[in-house]
Amino acid sequence: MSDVPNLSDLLADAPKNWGRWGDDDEVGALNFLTNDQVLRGVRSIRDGNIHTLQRLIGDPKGDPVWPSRLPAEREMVIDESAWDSDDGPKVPGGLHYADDKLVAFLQGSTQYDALGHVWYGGQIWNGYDARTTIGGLDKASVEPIAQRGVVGRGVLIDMARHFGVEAVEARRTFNHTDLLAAAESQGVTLEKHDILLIRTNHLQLFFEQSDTFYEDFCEPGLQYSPELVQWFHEVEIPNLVTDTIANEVTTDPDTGVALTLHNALMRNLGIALTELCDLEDLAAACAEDGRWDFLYVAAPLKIHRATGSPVNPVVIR
Ligand code: UVW
Repeated sequence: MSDVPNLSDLLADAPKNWGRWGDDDEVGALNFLTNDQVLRGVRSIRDGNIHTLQRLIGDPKGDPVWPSRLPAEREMVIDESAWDSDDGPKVPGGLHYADDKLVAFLQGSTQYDALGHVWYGGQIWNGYDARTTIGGLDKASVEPIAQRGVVGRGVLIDMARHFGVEAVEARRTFNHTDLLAAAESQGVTLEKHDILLIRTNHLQLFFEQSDTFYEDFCEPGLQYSPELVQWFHEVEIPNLVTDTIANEVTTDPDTGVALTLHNALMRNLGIALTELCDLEDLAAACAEDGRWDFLYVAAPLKIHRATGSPVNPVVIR
């Protein structure tokens, strides 16, 4: 473990977008999604078919979550049994209603990370002091992302299909050249300012191996390299969206560092991260007609000082 480099050393020369959109910026690379980019996304609509990308909260088959978190719990607060009881609620006129509540990690299912969700070296996105996270994020919370919304041209890169597997296996890594090769074989071009969606279908293994999935947990995904970070920087990707719990290989097999790209892409470049999407229906539709680009729309919830928010992104093809 002592050989594992510190993120401050590993990313010492990595590019940063701090200050690029002003000293008070809290939404980072989402600034690339200008009105022109919204209209470019709208122009990629061909048939008007809609796909929603949120995983089902409370799925009877189970909710995959990052190991230190718990799946959301929905509880009934009032149902017909309450109205039946003598000391239950009373409403004039005989109205009955049902109420329930959700006890949930904000990062417990399909979610947007706030830019201030991860950091190293005492500074979060845009150079804000990490102490601004104490008691809730005073800077770079999910609130400003929720306030602006996310709309643009999205492109789905299907890495499971590219590798010829049903579900990409634990630990498997890939990089930007693999993404470009997959895009080429799909017949789609990744353009500047595209919202990048990556399918691995890895979480199929969560449902198939529920007893062993978390043993030696290491999801597959993008692996850090200076070249990969430079590629994201040059293509000016505003938002990375995946169907895995953590958007990237959990622990880098070469360095031993966990979640390097959360820092290189989100903390340093301000790229919004969206995790735990269900991309299965969308991927099937794209494969059927060979069109892999679309309008992508997402509005995380407006939660004051939150580190992230549940979301149900919508794709219109
Ligand atoms: C962590 O950063 C720990 O989690 P997530 O993958 O939800 O961003």
